[in-house]
This record gives sequence, C-alpha cells and structure tokens, in this order.
Amino acid sequence: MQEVRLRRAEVEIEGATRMKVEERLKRVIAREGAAHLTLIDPAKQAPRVAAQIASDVASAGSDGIMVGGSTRAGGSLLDRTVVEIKKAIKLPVILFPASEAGVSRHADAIFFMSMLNSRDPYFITGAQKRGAPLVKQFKLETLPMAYLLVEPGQAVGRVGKADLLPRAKPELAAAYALTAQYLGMRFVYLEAGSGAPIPVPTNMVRAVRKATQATLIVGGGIKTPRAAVERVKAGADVIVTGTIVERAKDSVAKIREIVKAIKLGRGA
Ligand code: 1GP
Repeated sequence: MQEVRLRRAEVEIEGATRMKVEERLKRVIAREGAAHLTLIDPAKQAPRVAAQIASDVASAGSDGIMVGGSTRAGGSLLDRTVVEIKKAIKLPVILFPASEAGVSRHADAIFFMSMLNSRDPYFITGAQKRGAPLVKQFKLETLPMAYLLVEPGQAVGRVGKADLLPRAKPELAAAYALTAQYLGMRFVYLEAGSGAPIPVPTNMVRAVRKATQATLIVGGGIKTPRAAVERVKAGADVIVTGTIVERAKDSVAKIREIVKAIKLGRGA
C-alpha cells in the first residue's frame, strides 16, 4: 500500500516537472493574480554568478528566469549560463533572444518573439526565420509573443530600430496588441527598455488589457513594489525585472517585496 502511494507520488512529481511552461505560468497567474519573471543577461556575469542570482530570486518568490536580452548573449556563454541556472533551480528557464544567436538547447522554452514595431524586417521575421529550425531541432516549447517597444525604449529600442510607441498613444499599443492576437500570438510584452527611467504608462497597460486576452507582460524600469503593483492593477499578468538584481545590493529583498506586492495586488 505504502509502496503504491509512493509510486503514485513519484508519477505526480514527474508529471508536474513535465508541465508545459505556458501552462505553469497561466496557473500561477490564475492562482496568485500575477507572475514575476527575472531577466538575466548572460553577457553581464559569469554562469556561476547567474546561477546564484537565479537561486536568490527563486527563494524571493520569482516564478521563472528569462535568459537573454542583449545581442552578445549567445553561443557557449549562453549555453553554460542556462545549464548552471538549471542546475541551481527548478523554475522554468525561458529564452529571451535578441537574435537567432539567443537559442539554446538547454532551456525549457523560448519567447518566440517579433518586434512588431521595428522598421527593420530582420527584427520582425528575419531573425525568427534563421532561428526557427534550431528551435525545432532542440524541441523547445515556443511561446509566441509580440514584443512592443514603448518610449523611451533604451538600447533595445535603438538596436531594434523600433518606431517607439509614444507614451501618450495607448490606443496605438492596443492596436498592435490586437494585431498580435489576430496573428495568433498568445503573449504581448510592453517593453520600456532595460534600465528605463520610467516604466510603461499604466493607461497603456489598461488599454492593451481591454483590447486583448493575451497574456500581458510588462517590463523595463520597474524598480519598486508600487510601480509593479500599479501595472498589475492596470491589467499586467507578468512583471519582468532585470536591472534590480544587477545593481542593488539588497536585490533579493527588493524582489521579495515586489513579488509580495503583485501577488496580493490584483483587485486590492
Ligand atoms: C528588459 O524589461 C526588462 O527587457 C527588464 O528591464 O532591466 O529595467 O528591469 P529592467
């Protein structure tokens, strides 16, 4: 009897670890009101340090790790970073590629993303076309995502040649998000750019939420629980932070505060 029960538990655990990343994220959002993802750029620290950061933010309640974000984040450094992070934590590791070089076989999933408001087709379908065969070969779970750059856009806005969404034009963001939904994308990411002095405006988040059913991700310049919770209240499903863990000494405490605020924040 005892043995049967044990075996059933093992099967359940195995089933849970096999759960798709998209399903896992959706369950967190449904259960806790919002999810938090931490962005780690492999170009900014050694793989072991990245793994330590991942383990710290996991203990602070972050729901997953995004790996990527800069054009230098590829090749063996990317692979080693993903491997070390996977060894350190059980949370899903999702690729966040800046180009076709950002694909690693060791990740759990990839944001298969298109910068819809780029002026350069390379960032809309070009890099995707180059990376897609590898994504298939590595059997990566794909999370189709519209990546929309909002003013000020920072480095990624410049590199991606984005026609930045003006902060005063929430209806334009909503139109892009609807376009994404009609194209079959299930995720929309409103991005102010890493290190942005101001995050995406809340009325823009609200307009996009109203227009679509997509899982709505918001990031760039979110440094405080208040900034995070305001965006969750406006309709964000996922809050992304990156710079905090690179800069702040008390980054774990900061992440913990942000996570706590957004998990309690929706509808409060
Ligand atoms: C960048 O939105 C993310 O893609 C994170 O931004 O580094 O400003 O937290 P920060």
